[in-house]
Amino acid sequence: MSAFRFPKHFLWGGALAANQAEGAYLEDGKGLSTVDLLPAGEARRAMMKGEVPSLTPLDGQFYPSHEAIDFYHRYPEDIALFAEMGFKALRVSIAWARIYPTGEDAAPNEAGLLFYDNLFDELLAHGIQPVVTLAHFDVPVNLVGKYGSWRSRELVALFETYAITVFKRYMDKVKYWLTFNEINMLLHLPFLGAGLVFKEGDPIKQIQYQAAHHQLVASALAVRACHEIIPDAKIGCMLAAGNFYPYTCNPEDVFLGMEKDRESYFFIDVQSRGEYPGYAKRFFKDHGLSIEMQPEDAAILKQHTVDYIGFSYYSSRTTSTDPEIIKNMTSGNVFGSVANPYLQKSEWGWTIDPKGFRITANQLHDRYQKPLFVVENGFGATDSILPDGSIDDTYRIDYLKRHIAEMAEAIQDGVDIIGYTSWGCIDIVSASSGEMKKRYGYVYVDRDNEGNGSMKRMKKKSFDWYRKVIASDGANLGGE
Ligand code: BGP
Repeated sequence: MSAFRFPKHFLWGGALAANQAEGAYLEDGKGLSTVDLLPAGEARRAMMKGEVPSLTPLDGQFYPSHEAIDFYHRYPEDIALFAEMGFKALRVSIAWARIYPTGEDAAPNEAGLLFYDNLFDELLAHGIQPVVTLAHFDVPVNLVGKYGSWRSRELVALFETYAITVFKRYMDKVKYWLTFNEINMLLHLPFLGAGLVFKEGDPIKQIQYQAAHHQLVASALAVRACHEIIPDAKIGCMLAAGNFYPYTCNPEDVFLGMEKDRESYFFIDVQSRGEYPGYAKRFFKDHGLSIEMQPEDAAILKQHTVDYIGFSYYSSRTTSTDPEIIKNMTSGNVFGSVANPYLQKSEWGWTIDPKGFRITANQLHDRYQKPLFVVENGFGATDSILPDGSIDDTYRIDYLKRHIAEMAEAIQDGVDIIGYTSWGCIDIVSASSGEMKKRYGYVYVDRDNEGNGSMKRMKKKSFDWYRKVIASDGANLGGE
């Protein structure tokens, strides 16, 4: 038993996203979402970056979001399993195109609204708080074709209308909200993050930062609406976090590490501190970017900052100015990183660094002085079913245990952390690869990369382990 007990009100739980779990991609009036255009396999990565050949699904391709794990129909069974583990919170997202199928319909889609009513009721009946992301990598496809998605200012008002609709509808049910999932993803996978499609010769950086400005204003307007409509709710931002280490103490490496961190902090500096930082203004100038802003934007950003900082943490990152060193790259939640010789990697090349979690949490605390909410953390791995039907995912337990232990240290360092929802608490489709094989869950789902399988749910070894973690307020990480 570890000595540290997390506070009683700590929000233990798990996290999912609509497009990776729900399936039912056109059911009950839902419109097509950007993620519904992402096939599994080779073509996926280029599309996520913005090379999108067609705004309709193509014959002969497999699209994992279309059925996903059928959470849309099976959520009562899944929620019962989460309740059995003792979840206090479940992070889900609303698919914008379920509520406004084209993104600009005159009235919301009642069947879509009803689905989330039922989902939230089911959670609340089990004593589980919904933590709801307004946009988790999905934009109604109509808005991509018509306006170029977030490159257009039009999206700001449309998103605000959507946010107001769901705040009003769920004001009695949802008290924790997040605006844009991993908002900094826009710089790395712009179609995934913001529905941006590029043509040859497009000024990519200019378009990305203009789209970022639109999302930042839309986020602030959502904060304003949330505070007005649900005064007892909290609304946060969401950063794909994980600090950059300089490869050496060469000041050039250290400076580059700082710049790399600022690429991500930039978003949260605006959402939490309410204004563009000086380094961003310099970056725009040095790169010849000019961001169009409306006269009222500065005041909107300043007045409607977030209540808490939501973040995902999977790994730290490493950077170097040495051309020889940067030949040895690895992946890590999509952000390129130099391989860190002190650390192991997952099967997918994601660096495993529990201490980095403590470092990242401390830095976010030092920088923003607001509560933090760990809304994603977890270990993507291949699982196999043993002849006796059990699934021994000791490697996942090991990853989670070491990360939760470092989170406990961060809290003892004085960092205010309000909750921990581990990613993919039931196996879902991988965002970056589209695979089912990359599993994060405590609950196994019988479904493979090609869409075969019965969808049957099975408990893994980690299921019981996590149940004990929660039951002991985080004191029992050993599974005794
Ligand atoms: C984050 C996303 C999630 C998610 C997770 C794991 O970037 O917010 O949607 O899937 O990472 O990544 P992957 O599914 O690619 O393993």
